[in-house]
Amino acid sequence: PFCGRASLSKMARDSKNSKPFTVFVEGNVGSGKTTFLKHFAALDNIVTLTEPVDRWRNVRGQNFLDLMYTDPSRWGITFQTYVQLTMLDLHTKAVESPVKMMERSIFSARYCFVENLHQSGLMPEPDFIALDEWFNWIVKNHDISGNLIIYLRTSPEVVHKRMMARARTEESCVPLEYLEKLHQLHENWLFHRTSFSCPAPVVVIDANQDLSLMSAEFSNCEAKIADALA
Ligand code: DCP
Repeated sequence: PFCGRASLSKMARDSKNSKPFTVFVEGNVGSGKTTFLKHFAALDNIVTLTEPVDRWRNVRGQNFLDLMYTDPSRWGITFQTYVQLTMLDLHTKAVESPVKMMERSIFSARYCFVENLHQSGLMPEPDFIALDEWFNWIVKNHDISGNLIIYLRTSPEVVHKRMMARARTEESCVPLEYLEKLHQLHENWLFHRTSFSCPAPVVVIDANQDLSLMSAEFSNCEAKIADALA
């Protein structure tokens, strides 16, 4: 169940202003973010914005995701620049409903994926600097704030199995080691809180369980958000 650290009644107060109560759903590749969002998409008063992975696979006929996995040193900057743009688009999208739920955020792109490419020596320093300058400018000049982060916490072994089972072509060569690094970056940011600052309170969910067993967790989370808005 929930090991939430968030004060949901405070969030309820925050949601009374005109901006929707904004939730970022975070977690490693294959942690179940899409399934989680699907559950919420069926509810009233919530707009769910799924990650534009299909846009990344076809940018005017170019598969940026595939290029990034094939040659990260050459194409990592191209892919991550485009991810940053598409995430900014979601962050700034006006919605009618009181709750806006996003799959990932510009923060996990920078703090987990770009950080991983940089730390692994796969992103040249000038590429990293240019991307980071853009990120800092966005944070300073746009309202990309959130009210709550749901962290779908998994083990790298579990998500590796799921990733292999879903067999997305571009991910066929992604080794367990890559997911381990991404896991550690998510953990340090959202669980141990020893790296980058958290843009919102975090609720941690054990997402190692079979997704079919997680409906109770989903409902629990739904109740918490509903409470917050009451
Ligand atoms: N990706 C990336 N850099 C980012 C965001 C995503 O390299 N800034 C990659 C990792 C995956 C693909 O894009 O190969 C999609 O990853 P996500 O974890 O965002 O989405 P999933 O579909 O894997 O999520 P889930 O299985 O949890 O629904």
